[in-house]
Amino acid sequence: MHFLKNRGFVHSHASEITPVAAYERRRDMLKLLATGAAGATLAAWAGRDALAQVARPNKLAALAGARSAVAGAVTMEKLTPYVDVTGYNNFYEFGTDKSDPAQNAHTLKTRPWTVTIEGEVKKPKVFDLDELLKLAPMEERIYRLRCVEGWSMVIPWVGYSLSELIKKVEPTGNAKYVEFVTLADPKTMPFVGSRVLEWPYVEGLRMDEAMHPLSLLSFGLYGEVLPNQSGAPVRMVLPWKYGFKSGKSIVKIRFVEKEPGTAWNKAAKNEYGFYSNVNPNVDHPRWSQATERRIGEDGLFAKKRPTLMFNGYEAQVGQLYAGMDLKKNY
Ligand SMILES: Nc1nc2c(c(=O)[nH]1)N[C@H]1C(S)=C(S)[C@@H](COP(=O)(O)O)O[C@H]1N2
Ligand SMILES: [Mo]
Repeated sequence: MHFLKNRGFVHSHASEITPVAAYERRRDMLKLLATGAAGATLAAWAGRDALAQVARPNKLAALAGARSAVAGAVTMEKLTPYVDVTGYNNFYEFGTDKSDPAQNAHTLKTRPWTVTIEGEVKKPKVFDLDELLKLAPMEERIYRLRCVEGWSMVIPWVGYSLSELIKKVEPTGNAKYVEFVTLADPKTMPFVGSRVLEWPYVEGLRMDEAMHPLSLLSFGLYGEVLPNQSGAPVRMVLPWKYGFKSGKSIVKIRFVEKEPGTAWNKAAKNEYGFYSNVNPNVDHPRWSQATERRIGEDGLFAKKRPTLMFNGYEAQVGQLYAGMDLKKNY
């Protein structure tokens, strides 16, 4: 495979991008149809979309998902190109530069892979990846992802609500929080052992957040299995929270009674709280969170776009935080 260096991160050849462009064209068509402008052909197109699913970049194994019916799960914003989604990443186990994960994560071994469910559940279990892939119907979700650093993307994920898995393992009454433990393998992850963070990278949610239908257990993007740098073979995606809440390459999910420690909170308590909901009104101690730059769209000198409360998912998730002081619970 040939790569072109561009804007500091790895871009693949234009020929590999074409199917993604086709995908974006189909979405534009669907948007047009939604306005009623081409009503007569609506039925035909809807049928075709259901069959065709997501056009593939043709790099990895296909993983199709039916368009999600969950409220708020499909934004019609322009998709971030595949080359940017998979070339500009945070995955510190593979290095701290945005281009490091794409360059280094080929060493990650994603099969065999198991996810251990333990703690306050009636049915603890070690799931093999193949079991997890069949646990619930795959859906396509198009989410905004907002990194705490001030950039964002729009990504077509494939997966299903985490609640599907939670229901299967039957949490006990003591399960108040969910802790996600990700892989920390010094043999395949060159920066595990570096002192930027404590390893393994851990994250957590309150039980009601974990049960929210938008909380996605993801296995793919752009109609294919996740590339390693995106957190293969399974990761969380929480669209209303800063990106770091969405742990990559998960190996264990623990149901616990007390609020679990989280990687970034342990590293800098006053900068990264447990909740970490996207909030343009609460600045990071060292920078504003009021605006963001859309990767692949907004150039370095473009005017930044405003960041939305809960990253634009307030209608869906606002109720989870009713009565909470979001300045204190940052
Ligand atoms: N295991 C692990 N998960 C992680 C990270 C990480 O360094 N290690 N980085 C987080 C951060 S800061 C962000 S913004 C998102 C980035 O996801 P993306 O690279 O798929 O856009 O992953 C999150 N999940
Ligand atoms: Mo991030």
